[in-house]
Amino acid sequence: MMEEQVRVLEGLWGDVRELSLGNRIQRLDLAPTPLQFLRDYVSPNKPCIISNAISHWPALSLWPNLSYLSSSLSDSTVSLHLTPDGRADSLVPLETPKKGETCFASAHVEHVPFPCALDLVLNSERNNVVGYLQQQNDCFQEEYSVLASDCDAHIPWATEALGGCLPEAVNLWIGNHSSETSFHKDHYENLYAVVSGEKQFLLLPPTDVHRMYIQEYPAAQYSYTSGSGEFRLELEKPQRYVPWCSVNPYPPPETKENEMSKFPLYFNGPKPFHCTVKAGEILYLPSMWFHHVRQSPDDNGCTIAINYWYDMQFDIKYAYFNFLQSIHHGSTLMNYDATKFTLSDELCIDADELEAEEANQEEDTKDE
Ligand SMILES: O=C(O)CCC(=O)C(=O)O
Repeated sequence: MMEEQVRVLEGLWGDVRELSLGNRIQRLDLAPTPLQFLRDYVSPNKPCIISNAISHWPALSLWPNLSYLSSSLSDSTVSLHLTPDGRADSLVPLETPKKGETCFASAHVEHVPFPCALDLVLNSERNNVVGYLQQQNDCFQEEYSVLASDCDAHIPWATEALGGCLPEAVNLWIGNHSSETSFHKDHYENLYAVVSGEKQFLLLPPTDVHRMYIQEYPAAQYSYTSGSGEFRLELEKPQRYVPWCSVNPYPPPETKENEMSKFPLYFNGPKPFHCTVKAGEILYLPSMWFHHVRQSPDDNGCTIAINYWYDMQFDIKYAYFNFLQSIHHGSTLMNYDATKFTLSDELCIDADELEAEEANQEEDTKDE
């Protein structure tokens, strides 16, 4: 029975790749028309990268000049997320009271003048604390409103394709090479524009939900004391549970074997789509897609991006995806021993091969 269930899921993962997604994220040289965007990407829930879609933004030349940002935002207070290692909203083992229990850890958030916050992002290593300037609550229009004329308030062809309403939130992200966002999904259509540096995304379609091993984790919060430079991680009170993806796609060598055997549907299944979004490009990240994000900074040491979250349609696709997620959630399928079962070689990738495979995908994309 178990093997049969996994075989059915494997069929689904293969079908969506063969019938719709292919084996790499498509790149467009120019902004699509609203009709093309709706027909070829939004309706089929299919990501793409669009080059030359924001060439007219003054931000592309202005923001990499950090003194421009610091002087424009000298009087602005912004939200700075602090963690010991750059991994906010991620799964971390607790020290106390339940040593070893995994919790969902949120960053310590401080509201500080932009120039101080930027200094912390740039000098994270020196201070043993990693700063990530972000706040997913429309922070661009709230905290960074003085920069409004440097870019568009919305992406016109996306706004039209998505029904004419302006984005629900526009967020700015300024991070360094340590900033990492763990696998999760959002109930938004996401237009993610990189202004400086590069972002690396790992993407999995909503059909692959069982490969993420979503489980409920107790919520915890970092608190940081600047005097001692120490972090404490404490469970929230009253206790709250957060459903989160269990898979870390880049496990450190000491836990790699263990992680690979705990999450075989991820590590032995079809490889995730990997893409690098460069300065000047937009990634269309469809609603409900699982994404994991890392970044490479520009010469100044930071990566700057801005994303537009549009409301998604709660339509029949949403209903199907939810239904799929509800099947066997938390059941024995999640503990399935996939070593007893082999996927076709074409679909399999070992975690060791992942980085090499990503490099190849990059080369292929360049050749297109
Ligand atoms: O850039 C990041 O670190 C995360 C972006 C993200 O998760 C999102 O836009 O939904």
